[in-house]
Amino acid sequence: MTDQYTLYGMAASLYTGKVRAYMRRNHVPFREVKAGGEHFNTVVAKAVGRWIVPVIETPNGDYVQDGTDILDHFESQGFSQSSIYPDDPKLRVLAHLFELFGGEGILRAAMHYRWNFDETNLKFLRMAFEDVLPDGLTTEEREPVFLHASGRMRKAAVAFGVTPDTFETIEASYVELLSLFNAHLEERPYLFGGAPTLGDYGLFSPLYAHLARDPKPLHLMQTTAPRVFRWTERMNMPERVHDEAALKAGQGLYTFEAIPDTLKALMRFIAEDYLPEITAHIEFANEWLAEQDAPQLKPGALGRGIGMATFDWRGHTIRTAVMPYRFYLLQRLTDAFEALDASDKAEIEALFEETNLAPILRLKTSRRVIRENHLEGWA
Ligand SMILES: N[C@@H](CCC(=O)N[C@@H](CS)C(=O)NCC(=O)O)C(=O)O
Repeated sequence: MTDQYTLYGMAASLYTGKVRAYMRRNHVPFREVKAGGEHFNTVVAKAVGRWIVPVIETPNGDYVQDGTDILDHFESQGFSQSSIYPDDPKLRVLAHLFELFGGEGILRAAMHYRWNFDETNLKFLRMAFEDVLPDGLTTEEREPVFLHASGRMRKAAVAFGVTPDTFETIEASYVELLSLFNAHLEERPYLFGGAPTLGDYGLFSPLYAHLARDPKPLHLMQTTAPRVFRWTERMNMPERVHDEAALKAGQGLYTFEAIPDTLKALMRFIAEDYLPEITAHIEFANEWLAEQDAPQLKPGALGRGIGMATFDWRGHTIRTAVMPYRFYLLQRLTDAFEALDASDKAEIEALFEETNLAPILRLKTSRRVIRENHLEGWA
């Protein structure tokens, strides 16, 4: 037995980035192992029921899969130097909103800027994907395996709504998000003030591993939203940085009463950009659930997606994959809202109303999503 954790992942992986940043900041002793190795393919992937990263192996030899569950594992083990769950239950609702939107709502931009700029990105991506190729391949042997793996990711981009007719709108929407977040970070180092929360880790996933590493979007971020780039560095550091923004904000979070307008602007962005999608997915899932026989609903019986939902997004009619995992994160938001007392509920409702997000507080699937043995299923 060792006191070290192992993180199985990939430098270019969105959700691995989130876990690694948390582990660094909170000084979790760990080593990182590339996911393409033989041990991962033959032992770890089998143990978690599918080929997926990130996975951590605890010092006891247990595995935990899923970025959110891994962060919760560390929080429960007392690693967190300041909890990523804000003490104020109203701020906690907001943290879950950004956890959901960050982790699942910026995928069009993340996939577009990775896979549709081959001239600028491909050399970098070919190297990055070596992390998930089997050990010991020659350069010639690597190419077809890379083409296969990247081909799957290009298909996934389409399933997130990235098609030639949406390219321009994806870019405009992402540029707006960068500008709003950059403005928000002018006065504070993290989303809610002096320390990162669940919300920061959600946003960090796409904003770091794809959008602050792949050459095309890295240049865009550094040149148009330098504070967002600096935040990705700050999120990734084991040491505390006393830069301008950090000194201004102090160590604590701001209070719910002091929510700045720049945060409300980000919430309005979520209402325009993501609310139509998650609403369409909930409607699709509820119709789908009404047609299913119970035995099919066990964890593992589902793939990642249960079908494709159609909805209007910024003037386009698009179709995207409906993934139960998103409802798992949405439940964390609605559960946090429902746990509030009446007066806190009224304050959250008023804020969500003001920012056009009120309907998200009531979005629910007719059966809850659970995670069992590392897989999603229906309760
Ligand atoms: N909800 C999961 C998502 C993990 C995920 O989608 N990982 C990607 C890499 S960033 C992956 O393993 N994809 C491989 C595949 O789907 O075949 C988590 O947070 O861990």
